[in-house]
Amino acid sequence: MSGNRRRFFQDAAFFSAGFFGLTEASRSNPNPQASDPKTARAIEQGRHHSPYGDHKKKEAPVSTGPDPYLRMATPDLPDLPHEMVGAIKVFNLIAEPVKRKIAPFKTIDSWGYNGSCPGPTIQVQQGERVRIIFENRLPESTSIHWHGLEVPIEQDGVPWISQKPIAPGEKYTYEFTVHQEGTFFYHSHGAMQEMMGMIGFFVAHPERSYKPHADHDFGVILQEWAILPNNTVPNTSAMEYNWLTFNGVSAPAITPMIARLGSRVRLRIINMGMDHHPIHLHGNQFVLTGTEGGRAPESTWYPMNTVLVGVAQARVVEFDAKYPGSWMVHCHLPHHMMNNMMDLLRDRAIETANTTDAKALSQMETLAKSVPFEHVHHSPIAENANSVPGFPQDAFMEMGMDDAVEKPETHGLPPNWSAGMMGMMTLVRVLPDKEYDEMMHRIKNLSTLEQKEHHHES
Ligand SMILES: [Cu+2]
Repeated sequence: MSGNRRRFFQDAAFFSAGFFGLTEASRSNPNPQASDPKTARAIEQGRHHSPYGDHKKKEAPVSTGPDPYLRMATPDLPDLPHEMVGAIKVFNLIAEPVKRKIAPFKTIDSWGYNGSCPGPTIQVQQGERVRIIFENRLPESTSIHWHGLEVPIEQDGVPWISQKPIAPGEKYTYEFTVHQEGTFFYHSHGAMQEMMGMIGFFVAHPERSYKPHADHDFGVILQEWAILPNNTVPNTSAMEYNWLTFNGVSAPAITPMIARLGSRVRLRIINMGMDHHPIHLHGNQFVLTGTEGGRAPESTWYPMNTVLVGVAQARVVEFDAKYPGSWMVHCHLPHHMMNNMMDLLRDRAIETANTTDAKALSQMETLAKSVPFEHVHHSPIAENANSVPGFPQDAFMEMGMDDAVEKPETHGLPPNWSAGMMGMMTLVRVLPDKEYDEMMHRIKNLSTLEQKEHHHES
């Protein structure tokens, strides 16, 4: 079946679900990446089929409601579900300790929300009234601050200033109307709790669609962690960091973002840490279309390919995916493009002098046997490497772990792709129609499988 023909049937299937089904399905899709951009474009442009048909000559009622919107996808993080109580969007948010696997061999004791660190993504639309029923399951008091949102002072979430701290075991209800659009976040207003991971996206989609529309919308939370070797608890008073994550995962375990060739990609990045991160995109230019304050006027856009995301800031960039390939998105601070090798030392016998390549490799295999690391020097080294001052730097340390981090989104990457990816680093994979459609099927099949497994368990 040709790509066009297949897409026609996919679209037909979407549209046959009807106007209400289409909008609701897109809003509750547990894997937003799997939604088809063509459908998403139709949604964002309001070109969905009306239940009254599309006969323009008939007196079509003029829509006064908000435009349908494309949901943001947050790789490796869930969305926070909601229920409607009358016209109010109600969320249940629970602060609690979370075990987070940030790399195949490294699980940390962080704090987050609803079993996730960073917390699950909250998505609302400009104009909506939201109620967040918050519960504190931490061993100490906390509160939630709505970063960037213009809310009444009693909703601002600052202990002792705007409210009493929420004690362990207590519930507290926040409620406000979101009159802004943009990329916001929620976080604990305790500095140490922030560094334990207590942050999440709060995205307010615009009442009237952004122009031009985007076909893909991705969100990334930047975090940094100071964790001593063989420890699991982040040192929240540290000033230096050895683990750097996107959405709570370090490369190469970060799930690549998948975009269709010819589409427009929106990327929202927020930063909750102690450092500013210059986030660089390979092979493409983008424009800065928004900040933590909302959408920027088009007259302010100019081309760039590195955006500095300061602490407590949001930066929204957009680009046209014109070139097929796996394009890197990464922080450009050298130390943020690494993981901590110390964790791999553990019970290894260390020899420091006169070691040979073979001896060095055997040294590295203690822990590696429990993780499918590949200790082969794919990047060749010279015969006399050990006599050159400065050796080793990069190539010696490259360790592929393709199998350990395999998932549908990594399908088709070249062998040993994971060896060059560490720290704050991921890929935007721009795929031509055929490959894109195949990838979406692969992702969808896996999520269906997971849902079935989950159903059997419960
Ligand atoms: Cu950085």
